[in-house]
Amino acid sequence: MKNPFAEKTIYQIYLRSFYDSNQDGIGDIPGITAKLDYIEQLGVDMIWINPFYPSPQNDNGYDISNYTDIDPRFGTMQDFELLVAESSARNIGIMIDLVLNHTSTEHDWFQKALSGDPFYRDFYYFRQGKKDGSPPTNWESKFGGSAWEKLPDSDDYYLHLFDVTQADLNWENPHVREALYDVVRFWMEKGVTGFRLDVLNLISKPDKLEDDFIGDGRRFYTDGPKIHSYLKELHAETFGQSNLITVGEMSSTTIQNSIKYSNPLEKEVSMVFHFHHLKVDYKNGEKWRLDNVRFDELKDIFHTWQVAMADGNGWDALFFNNHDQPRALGRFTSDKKEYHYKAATMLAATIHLMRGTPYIYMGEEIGMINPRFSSIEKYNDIESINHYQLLQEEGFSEKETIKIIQERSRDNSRIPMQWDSTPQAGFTKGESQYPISESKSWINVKESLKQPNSIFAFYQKLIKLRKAMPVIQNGSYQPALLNEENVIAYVREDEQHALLAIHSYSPSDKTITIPENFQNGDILVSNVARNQLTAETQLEAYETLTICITK
Ligand code: TEU
Ligand code: CA
Repeated sequence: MKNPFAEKTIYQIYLRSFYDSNQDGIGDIPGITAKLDYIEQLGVDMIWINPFYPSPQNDNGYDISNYTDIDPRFGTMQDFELLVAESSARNIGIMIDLVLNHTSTEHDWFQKALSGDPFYRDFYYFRQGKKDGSPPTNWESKFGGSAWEKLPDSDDYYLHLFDVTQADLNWENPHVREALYDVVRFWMEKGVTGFRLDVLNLISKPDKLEDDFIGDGRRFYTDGPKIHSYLKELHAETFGQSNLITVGEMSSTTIQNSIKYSNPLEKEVSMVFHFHHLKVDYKNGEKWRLDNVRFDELKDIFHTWQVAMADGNGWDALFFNNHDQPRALGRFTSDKKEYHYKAATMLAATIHLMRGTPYIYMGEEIGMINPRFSSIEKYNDIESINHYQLLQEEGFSEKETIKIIQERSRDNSRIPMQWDSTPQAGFTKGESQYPISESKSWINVKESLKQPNSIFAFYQKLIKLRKAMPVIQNGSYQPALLNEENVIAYVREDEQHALLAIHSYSPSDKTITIPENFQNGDILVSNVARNQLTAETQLEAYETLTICITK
């Protein structure tokens, strides 16, 4: 079945770090409008903007205190309307980020609940502690510590799967669902054409909340009991009536559920973000324990998901980077200068030639790298700061703790966009509120746009190719060259073309045998000086090579 978003590419903007238009050192909405030429030049179809609603910013806007307004630090509603108009004039859609699983504890609803209003009390999960006064269940917050916070002067606790200032909403309550659908409709009327829905598969909690003796509680509420019926209702009540693009962020989900979420016949969401491929350097599933990348696992996850999602008519959001992840460049490859172009473009090709909708996280298109700050003062993310404490309590030295934070912190990708090599990286004419990376001296937009063979130009080419070639959009997917170590390869095929895409993650040269049927094909994508194919091909370090046969 032809998928309407198959030819599109989406660009993610972490608003506060993208471009500051008014010199207060914080990126803002007019800052996006000011850079639309750049975004248009890249060739993307839609911009996903991280949350910009009024918020105490304890979790950088994922703690919303008012769903239908703009936080003054990011601009005004007029600024937002102008952005929608200016981008739609360029055929670029706006996807906003809605957090429907929880609100800030500063939200009116929570405040009214606290003051004892029973109507709003039922908007959240308030529960009595156990007899001994301990929390209602032993569930853990994803940011560390208990998932329950006790109210002062009461036996009651409220549930927060994330920060203590992010209270989980009670989707069981029809008034909650109706209030949230109103929010979605409000933004649709503003001309928004896409929604990224935060931790969407956590909204359905079980009827009975009980201790988890084998885990942190997630098995009870991940892809929870009523999730599919809630999503069908959300779809029917809001975006289902128009042709919007919706992507659900599905934490720790399964393939079977992801197919159901994204198969168009199910009428839930257009596509899913899932994260298994970004846990292949966790130790025993733990983010805050370092391990080497298990490359075979990475390869296996990509192949398994691509094949199964195609079989089940599901649809993937394709990505390596976002605001929650350290950059893939430097994580799955070297990020040294000598490999910079090849590693960045090889990672791009891996994702962009798969079946699904590719997402580019701001700065990825110029090969931005992790700053790996060495002092805790430079870190600002609540998750990193919590774990700085927790890891030391668990016995890690300060030095070991910093090493883990350097590798894992979400701040790695949240640093300001590097527009040029000046002291503020061209991000602001004032003084940046967030630390600027030294790498701006050699990795920046100005430099990229000067060079004909830049990483940026390679991304432009991938975006254009997807639009031009139905085989990239909707072709079948078969794993290939499975026995070649450090290589991810696959065949995409339709009635007109067959593509063999080969991506080498090896830091040194590597000889492979090109399958016979592809030996006479054309080179469609390459990141090295290669213009001829031979049966035995010596791939360079981090080479990507796609061969095309026209039938
Ligand atoms: O992320 C959900 C989520 O599961 C990640 O936070 C993930 O658990 C974490 O990064 C891995 O350690 C979404 C948003 O993308 C994130 O920025 C928010 O902090 C979170 O929800 C809470 O709203
Ligand atoms: Ca600003």
